[in-house]
Amino acid sequence: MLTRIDHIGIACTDLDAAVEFYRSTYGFEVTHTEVNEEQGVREAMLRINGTDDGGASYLQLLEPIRDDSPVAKFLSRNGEGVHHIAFGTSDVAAEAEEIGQRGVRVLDARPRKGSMGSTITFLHPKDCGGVLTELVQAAEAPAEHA
Ligand code: MC0
Repeated sequence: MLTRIDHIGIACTDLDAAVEFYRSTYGFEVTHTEVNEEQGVREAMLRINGTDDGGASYLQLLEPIRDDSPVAKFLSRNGEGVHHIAFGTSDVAAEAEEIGQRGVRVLDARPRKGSMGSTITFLHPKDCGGVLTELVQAAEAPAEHA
């Protein structure tokens, strides 16, 4: 079951400038930063609210660290903006399997490492109404909503 909007991923060319925009405009603060070498990004997570499954929703600001990364490709084509939406689940592998059986292409043969120790997989945007979609299982997976 998908139980929350885990995060919205936003592609940016200058992470520090984007962080400052969200801080000075909305008062959102960075709760976590990391580099994900495999995905080719430097990222900042801004926690927005808790969710009733025991998890939380974030904005995720993404700056590419390599020219051949998906975010660099997206930026060169579209400029800055919303890159993907991510839904939270307590079991990413089972969820991906179930969604794959409905005819949606799952982009990772097995789930990969995401932000803050999470486990993630992506669904092809062409099978999701033009929206690159990610499934996220938090490091400490919240219980499924009863
Ligand atoms: C590409 N397309 C998108 C898109 N990226 N549509 C909506 N949103 C996006 N973000 C569209 C293109 O415009 C194109 O459409 C078609 O998909 C193929 O794109 P392409 O770039 O030419 O093709 P590929 O196959 O090289 O790459 C697209 C694909 C790739 C989505 C498969 O970017 C991918 O595997 N993404 C998943 C990984 C990722 O994005 N990682 C970065 C975030 P047309 O109409 O021109 O054919 S990492 C992250 O977020 C982690 C750290 C986390 O959350 O914890």
